[in-house]
Amino acid sequence: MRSVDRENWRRRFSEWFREVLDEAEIYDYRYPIKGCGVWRPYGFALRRNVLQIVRNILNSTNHEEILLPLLIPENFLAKEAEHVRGFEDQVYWVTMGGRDKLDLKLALRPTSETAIGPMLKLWIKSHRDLPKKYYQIVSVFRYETKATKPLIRVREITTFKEAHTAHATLEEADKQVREAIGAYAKIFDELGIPYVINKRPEWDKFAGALYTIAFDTLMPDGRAMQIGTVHNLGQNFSRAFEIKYLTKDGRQEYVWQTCYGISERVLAALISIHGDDRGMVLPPNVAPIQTIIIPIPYKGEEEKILEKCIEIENILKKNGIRVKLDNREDITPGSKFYDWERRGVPTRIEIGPKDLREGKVTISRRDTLERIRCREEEMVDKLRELFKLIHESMKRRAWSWFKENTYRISNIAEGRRILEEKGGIIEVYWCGSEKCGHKIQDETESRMLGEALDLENMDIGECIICGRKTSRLARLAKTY
Ligand code: P5A
Ligand code: ZN
Repeated sequence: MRSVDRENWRRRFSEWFREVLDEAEIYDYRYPIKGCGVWRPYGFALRRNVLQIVRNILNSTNHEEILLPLLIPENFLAKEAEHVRGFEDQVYWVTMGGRDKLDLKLALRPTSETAIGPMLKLWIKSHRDLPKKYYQIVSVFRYETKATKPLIRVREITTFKEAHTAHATLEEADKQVREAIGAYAKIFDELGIPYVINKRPEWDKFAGALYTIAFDTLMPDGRAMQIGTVHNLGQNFSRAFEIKYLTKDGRQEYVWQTCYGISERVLAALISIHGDDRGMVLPPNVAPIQTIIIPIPYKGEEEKILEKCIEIENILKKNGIRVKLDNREDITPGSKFYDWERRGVPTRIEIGPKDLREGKVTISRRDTLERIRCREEEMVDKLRELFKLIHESMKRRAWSWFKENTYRISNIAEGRRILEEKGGIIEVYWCGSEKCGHKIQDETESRMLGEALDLENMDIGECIICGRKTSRLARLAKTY
């Protein structure tokens, strides 16, 4: 059996990522503005399928989709003091309209808390109007000063799914945070992306939030990437924007808000984590093409083989399978295999003279490169079964690598060495003080992802710096 080389792939991951975006025609990063790229048809189809999952999960939890303006007036962006302090260095400004200088500068939204603020003030009057759960999927703009990277750190975030909710009490906002965590976990599970869930340290929370919960995954090079965040905003924005409601007993009260977001980083993770040295490997539920049919022509039988391929294509289409027949004439089957492997198509059907004679088809799995033969009549069921198997096995493999690269550490030098040599995530006991937190970061030359929230039984240990007893476990990694 042919084997999959993942060692070499991890070593050259950064280069691999750029190549794959380009050769699989996902995203073209050569657009003449730094931090902006173009979704190409195949990438766009993948993005659409991922967003379909996102929409389904949000809609089924009673979120309503809306669309806010791209522009935010300067005085609104500035209403919440912490928020504006956190974002002001990253804002693009519109200052002209044609030849006229604008009286009031307009920001290209870096996120939309301050765009929805004045609207919630108009929409919410009484406790009967609560909760409100909205989301939009839009472009936002951030003038990132760290090195930009396609899909991972862009200046136009084209796939920003941001949810904004309002509630009557702090407890309900906390509950909404938990629901959002559940929804994100579901999205990542559907994509087979492994993650840890952490409460971000105080010094690294979202500007304007009470607290921030983040999802982090591990990229193939061993660095952690934040793929989603959930924030409890408390009453910070509702005070700034005067979003009040009438309580049951007739008082005016500020609403409690949450917000949570994901971006094309989810696509970056999806593309990267499942890949191998041949290119992408896509889970069947989001793959733009689930099965590629490739005729294996044989002298004198070309036409019959092609006819059979067309017949099979129609059967699969009728059964709702996303299928494509590669009947390009000037290309060898070998180069076609290469092309579609690069694009991560989960299964391939080959039809040659022997298959034709025996009424069979040969199916190959992209994830394991295994081949099976089955009777033509069984093909649809076989494929459906394979899609499930492939999904499960991709997810299992991704999680097992993720767990293998998570280390419980009691010696700080050891933690530093592991992160330096192999990457991954380390877990250490931490008393929770900012001083010890910074010291752990400095001595391991890594960044604290936060305090673990997803562990079943928390033992007691001693802070790796000061020795105080604690049940808090901090996670750290080199990050994107
Ligand atoms: C939550 C949604 C917010 O902006 N406001 C509305 C909140 N949170 S965040 O953490 O700042 O961003 C949410 C997620 O977006 C991704 N992200 C990016 N992706 C690509 N390029 C960028 N420049 C970029 N900046 C943020 C991260 O995954 C982040 O968790
Ligand atoms: Zn300590």
